[in-house]
Amino acid sequence: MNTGTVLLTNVLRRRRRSLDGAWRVIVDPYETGYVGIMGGRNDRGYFRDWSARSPSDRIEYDFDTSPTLEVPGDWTTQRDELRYYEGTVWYRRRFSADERAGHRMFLHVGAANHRCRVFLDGDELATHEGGFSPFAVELTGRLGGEHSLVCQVDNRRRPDAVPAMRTDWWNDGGITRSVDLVEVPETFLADAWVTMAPDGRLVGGGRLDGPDAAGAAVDLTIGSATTSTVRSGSDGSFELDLDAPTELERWAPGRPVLHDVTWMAGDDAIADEVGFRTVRTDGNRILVNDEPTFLRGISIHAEAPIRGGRAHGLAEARQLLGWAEDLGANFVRLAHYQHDEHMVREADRRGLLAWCELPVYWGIDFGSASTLADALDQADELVARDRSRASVILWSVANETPPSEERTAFLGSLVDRVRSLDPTRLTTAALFTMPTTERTHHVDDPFGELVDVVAVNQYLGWYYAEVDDVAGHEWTTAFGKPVIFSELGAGARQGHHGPADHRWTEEFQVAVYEAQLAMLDHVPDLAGLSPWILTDFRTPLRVLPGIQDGWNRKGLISDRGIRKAAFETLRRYYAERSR
Ligand code: GCB
Repeated sequence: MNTGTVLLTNVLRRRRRSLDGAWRVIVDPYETGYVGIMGGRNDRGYFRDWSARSPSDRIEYDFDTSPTLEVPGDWTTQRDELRYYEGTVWYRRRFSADERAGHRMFLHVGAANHRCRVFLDGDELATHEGGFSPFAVELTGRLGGEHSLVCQVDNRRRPDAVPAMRTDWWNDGGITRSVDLVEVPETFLADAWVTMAPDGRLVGGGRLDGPDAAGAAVDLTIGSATTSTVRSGSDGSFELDLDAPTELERWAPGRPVLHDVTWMAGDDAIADEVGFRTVRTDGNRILVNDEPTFLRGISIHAEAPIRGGRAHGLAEARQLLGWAEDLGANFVRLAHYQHDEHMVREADRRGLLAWCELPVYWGIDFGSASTLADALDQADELVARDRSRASVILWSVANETPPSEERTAFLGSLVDRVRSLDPTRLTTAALFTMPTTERTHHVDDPFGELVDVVAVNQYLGWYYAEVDDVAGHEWTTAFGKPVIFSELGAGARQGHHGPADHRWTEEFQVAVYEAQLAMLDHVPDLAGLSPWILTDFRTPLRVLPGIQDGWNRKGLISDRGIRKAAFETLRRYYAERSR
């Protein structure tokens, strides 16, 4: 449960002061910095940020002389002894800040995995759940001079969390994305978004917050000419629904036209760059700007190749998306959780289509009301952050969840929430297919009824079925909707060569890709694919010595940034498909 947090969007477009850099840390597996030895809250906990002033002071911790970790950054790859650590780490950063009259101050955390409690000058201000989504905490009225900011970050897995106990990626702990102080006017646009609906109208809205929020005028300017004004309601919220100016040039894959967009309300103004395009389905096709668009995709984890660790920031977004472009992709699946905001903003600038995903993955406790509440909060945070991005065409609410009534109801609630926040984009979820000896496959998971696009993960030729046979497999679904193969692939250790029937060789990976790509002709509803995966990524699930060594090797590019032979196989296929 989140307490004390507020939703704040467009943060990258705000006046900010970075708190990134070296933070002092205390590793605290028993959580003694918060819980007393007999249980209950420890009022003398580390969040007080005390240190002994005289030799007789009874204080047994000291941030000032403790080691540091870099923020943003996972602790997993920063210090070898923390690689497998799951527990609490206390982060402390001192800063000085003053408040300006007529302004408010917020702390914004891009992501902290998985739970984060925030303390300022010893006061507990907020708790946030969800390791990949942003949150903000208001600091107004508390700043002036020197301050102690303490974050208790806890990455313990829990059966009722989202995600839950097992994932095929590393459970990186830490403050993994940037931390900023954000300054806004007293009445300000806590949220503001605009996008193009499937019928070509411009829709959006947002929320004003502050003493003058009710009944205020909000102006939206697109380019130099068009200005529209709407009025906020009594709760500060406002909605937009306008004709698009006739001269408005469309954003399209490969043609990333962005317009200067300015929001103004009272003393507040936000300048952004926004693309406008339509997306909808028609039978089994996906139409972007009314043109049937085949999604030449690739799945991406937020894994920083070469540097190693959880990816963050603009430079790594550019590296990963640049490699997707080299592959000839027009589409990226940002798996399996909310990626850094820089990813979708950079996808906007490059004209790449994107799929954004919630970490509702494998063994989720679908019967738990609090788990659903957590997933819904994460949906709010993701959709609110990214719903002005033209690149984003698909919201995925889950990955590989075994069908059951409870599961389908849970995911149905998520789809409803996503649609209510953003009725303009398509919904999906990557469905699980069971290993089978059949050569014909029929997808009829009831969840397929509830989404716009049916996405299927399948590993023919790798986990099951003979490679030589795969090209002849056939696929149908019960839905008459577009189908995406959201995963397919095979593992290979880069530089490991041998016969094409030896697993883990680059040749074997190529053989699986060739067979899979030949099979695609037998999938009549196919609207795209996002093979698994762009780069190798760290995961404790993959233990084969000399081959995996803690890495999932299904990347088309190694952890050192070197392309495997299958990169070229897929690149050639995409080059042919784009003719
Ligand atoms: C899957 C999962 C993905 C795994 C992948 C694999 O189906 O969705 O998270 O990493 O398979 O490599 O087995």
